[in-house]
Formats: sequence, C-alpha cells, structure tokens
Amino acid sequence: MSNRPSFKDWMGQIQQRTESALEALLPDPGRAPQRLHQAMRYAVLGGGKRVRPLLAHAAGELSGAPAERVDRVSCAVELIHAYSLVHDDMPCMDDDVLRRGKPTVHVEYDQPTALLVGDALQTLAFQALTDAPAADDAATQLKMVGMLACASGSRGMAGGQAIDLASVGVQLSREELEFMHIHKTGALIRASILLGARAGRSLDAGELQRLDHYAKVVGLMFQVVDDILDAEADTATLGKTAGKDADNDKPTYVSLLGLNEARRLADEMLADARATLSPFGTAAGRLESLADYIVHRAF
Ligand code: GRG
Repeated sequence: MSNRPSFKDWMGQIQQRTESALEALLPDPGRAPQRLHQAMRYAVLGGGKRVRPLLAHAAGELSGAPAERVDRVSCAVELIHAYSLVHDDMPCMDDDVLRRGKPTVHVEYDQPTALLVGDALQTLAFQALTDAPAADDAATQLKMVGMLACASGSRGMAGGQAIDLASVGVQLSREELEFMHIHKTGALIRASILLGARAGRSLDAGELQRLDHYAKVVGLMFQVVDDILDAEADTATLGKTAGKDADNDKPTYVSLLGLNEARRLADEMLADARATLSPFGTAAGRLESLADYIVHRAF
C-alpha cells in the first residue's frame, strides 16, 4: 500500500511549507522600516491559492528535486506574483479595493507604501534565488535569475500588463488576446514549472520540450479559466453582460468566444496538458492533478 499523500493532502502540505518559507524570507516586521516590512508581510502572507509554488513543487517532483531546494524557487515566483498583484490593484492600474478578501495594500496602508511593497517584494524574489541555503552552483543560480527576470519583465509579465492596460475598450483578435495572456499570466506560471524542474536532475531535450509545452498550455489555461470564473461571478451577482470585465471593459476569452466555447477551450487545453505529460508516467502525477485542479475549480 502506498503512503503517498492524496492530492488534497499534498496541496495542503505544500501550501503550509510555502507559508513558512515565505515567512522566514520576509523581513522582520519589528525592524525598521517597520511600516514597509509590515506591509510586505500583509501583501504576501495568509492568503492565495499558491498555484505557482504548487506547480514548482510538482515539477520538482518530476525531476526528483528535494523539496527544500524547490522552496526558494517557489518563494521567488510567489513573491513576484504578490508584487504584481499589489501594483495591479493600485488606482493607476486596476484600482481594486479588495484582494484575497481583505483591503488591498494601498487601501490598508497608502499608495507610496504599496509602490514600495511591490518594489521590495520583487527584489526579495531575486535574493531568494541567490541566498539559497542549499546552494546550487553559481551557473545554475545565474540561469535561474535570468529565467525569472525574463518571465517578469517587459518581455514577460510586465509587458503583458502593458498590453492589457492599452487594450481597454479595444476589440482584440484571439491571437492578440493570447499574446497578451501568454505574457501577463502565462510567463510566470511557465517559469514556476521550469524553475521547479531545474531544482532537480537535468532533463533531456525531449523531456524539457514536453514540460515546456505543458507549462505554456497551463499558463494560458489558467487565464481562460480565470475569465470564465469572472464572467460567471459577474452574471450571478451583478447581472452584467457575461465576459465584459466588471470594472473596465477589458477583452476576455468569454467576451471573445462566449462562455460555452471558452469552457470547451479550457477542456481542450486540459486534454493537451494531460497528453503531453503521459510519457513521464507516474512522475508527472502531481502536475497532472494540478492541471485538473486549475480547470475544475471553475465548473
Ligand atoms: C503590475 C507588472 C504588473 C503586472 C500585473 C498578473 C498581473 C500582472 C495582474 C493580475 C491581474 C489579474 C487578476 C489577472 C488574472 C489572473 C490572475 C493572475 C489572477 C490572480 O492569480 P491567482 O488566482 O491569485 O493565483 P491568488 O490570490 O490565489 O494568489
């Protein structure tokens, strides 16, 4: 009989160890500048599904990485994610007052603090990769820093956000929408998976190509599902037109394809992700379950 934890238990364990690892990395809130340090902890701790850390650990399992070596990777991607949410919520961007069921950072603190929280979380992410307790060789660390920088910058997440901001009220084609999301949401999700795998044995070229295909599909699928969830929440609670972003009329997969077609697309992507993993066998079990979780949390 296997003593491998169920997917649900495994998720809980990874979420818990991520919380502890983040807690240990974040600056002491009692040390100056206290308000900034407190606000950083407010932004990061005690919330979120931790999807990116889960993907990093699942990819680490695939490559046989010890969980302690995946921790700093999973913290790094989660810190970048947290920074992006803090900045995205600010009045100059999406202007949101609630995040993870509590006031956003600029509401709880103030705008300059929110700006600095994002800045400081971003740099802490890179520090996490280089201050590794179970130190990798310098070449691996450098490669990881480069991968995370590329996924977060103007050719990754920040670039996708710029396209998103410029597309309010604009009719995008499916290719343009896909391009935006591959960058805005997909790049960091992809990096979480590839960095997690890098914490273990080197994958051969074929394995790496398959994992990268999975990572790209899941990155985009996450956004399709997010659009579906938003549309369902809008129609259920506000009676708004399905698919129009509740706040600023941004294009979404639902506004472009309709709800049923967007659901069909998510299912198709899930099938693609599963098929891509199948040659890995049981080593990819957690990655497969996570793809499933990402789609089925929606409907
Ligand atoms: C400000 C440079 C910069 C970038 C912001 C990712 C992003 C770019 C903004 C987030 C906007 C948003 C709500 C996008 C939809 C998809 C998404 C990333 C949702 C939030 O991620 P989850 O569901 O959140 O993983 P939790 O709270 O679970 O961590």
